[in-house]
Amino acid sequence: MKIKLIYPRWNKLEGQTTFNLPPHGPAVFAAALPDDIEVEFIDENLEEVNFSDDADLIGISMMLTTQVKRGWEIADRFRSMGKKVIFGGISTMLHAEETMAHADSVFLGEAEGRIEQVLKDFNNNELKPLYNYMNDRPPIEIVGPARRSIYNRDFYYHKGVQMVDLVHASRGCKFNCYPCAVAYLGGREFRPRPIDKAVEEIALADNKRFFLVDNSLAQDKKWLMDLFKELIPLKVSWCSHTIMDDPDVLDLAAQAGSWYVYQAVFDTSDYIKERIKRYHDYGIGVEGTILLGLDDHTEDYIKRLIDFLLEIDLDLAEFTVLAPFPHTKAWDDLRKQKRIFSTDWDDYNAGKVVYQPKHMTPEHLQELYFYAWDTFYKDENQSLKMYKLLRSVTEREYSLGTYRHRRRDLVNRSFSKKIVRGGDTKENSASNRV
Ligand code: B12
Ligand code: SF4
Repeated sequence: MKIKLIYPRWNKLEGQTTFNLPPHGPAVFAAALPDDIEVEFIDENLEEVNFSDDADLIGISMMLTTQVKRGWEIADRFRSMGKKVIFGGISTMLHAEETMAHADSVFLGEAEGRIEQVLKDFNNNELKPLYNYMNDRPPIEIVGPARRSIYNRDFYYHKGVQMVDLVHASRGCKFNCYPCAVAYLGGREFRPRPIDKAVEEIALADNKRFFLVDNSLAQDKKWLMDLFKELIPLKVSWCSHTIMDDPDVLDLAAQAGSWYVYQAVFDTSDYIKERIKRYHDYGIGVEGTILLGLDDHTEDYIKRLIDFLLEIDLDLAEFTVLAPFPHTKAWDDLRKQKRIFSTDWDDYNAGKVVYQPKHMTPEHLQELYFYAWDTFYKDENQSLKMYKLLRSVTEREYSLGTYRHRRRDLVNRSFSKKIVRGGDTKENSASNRV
């Protein structure tokens, strides 16, 4: 049986240098499938969807709200040709009802240990319109290594430099921040994978650079310290979300290869200034993530915040505007207050204003969003800042003896698609060596 698994394209953030990372959800989903299922993976951000072919089942994996309309469009076209389409992934969970109108089947929740029944139903021509496992999560121990062999590795380079591979060592998040859907998606329970399994996955992957996509590395000190100790001998480098603000943890994280973190900068306090400095003291870079348009944000406040960012020596900054994604507190509040004026999901890429801000017009907030990008990168542009961050990792790799020359001429190349079987093993991940 062959599944064509599609990751629909979306509009990247205007202002940010465009980059593409190997999509994690589809590769983890593919790993949950039985080994004899062929998977052809299409990352539509990088290649066209071929609508005329021989797949038995079409799977659509949607991570972001801004992907859903395109996902539905693709499904409608396949279904009009008589193909069966099943949806899964984060934004399928956030847009379940609407998605059902475009699907033969909608899968909600985590696929491990659950997808076998779905395939059985499909093969018996009894596919159900809805499989809801949102409140019935599989044991975390059965999460296996992502099936990275589904990727066309040639795609995931930026200016000839190999991008990071994504991996997660835990699921869930015990926090519940205002603009975030994770509490709804993964529950409030922190669910760490057994450390040996996560570490083995990292050791097997054919890349020494990772993005640990765990929601937050600030949830359990002991687990973090144990994980970092095990990572040290692997000599890998990784970026991640926030790391616990604790000297022992930061020290071990740095030894384990922490290269830079995405750290929310939400005010101009000394605490934030010191927090950034503490990362830098351990040699960990910081990409600030800055959300604009909260209810206490005036024009004056936003401009002061940007001046502050320039003072605190951030390595990079990513600006977004508040987007009230479904199943967040922001959505509930702004809906109640009738302040959301667009539910065109294409606009929900966190770079467009879709609601009435409290202290200014939507147009003004939109201008301030561009002002933020332009001002932050005025004296040193994004490419140069990105280059510096990249240089720091190559220097580390040189010193550890793990650097491999990876430049390739990707211009005007055409890529052949691959169909692969089975999960990632040492053998087949090696066959994808670049
Ligand atoms: C990694 C990540 C990213 C990476 C993605 C890289 C990549 N190529 O994969 C990057 C950094 C690019 C990213 C960017 C953004 N992200 Co993000 N990101 C995440 C994060 C932390 C993890 C996603 C993940 O990989 N999960 C692990 C995988 C294994 O889980 P999964 O996809 O659910 O897959 C499982 C199942 O769903 C199922 N499944 C998956 N696919 C399929 C398909 C089928 C057919 C089936 C049956 C099942 C199935 O099987 C899998 C195994 O069980 C999530 C938070 C979270 N915890 O989910 C936010 C999240 C998805 N991001 C979010 C946001 C807001 C953004 C940004 C818009 C803004 C920002 N700064 O965060 C930007 C995008 C900007 C832009 N316009 O370009 C929001 C989504 C909001 C929304 N509704 O759109 C989330 C939910 C976090 C939050 N704050 O609420 N992100
Ligand atoms: S923003 Fe990060 S820390 Fe806060 S709830 Fe979401 S995943 Fe957890």
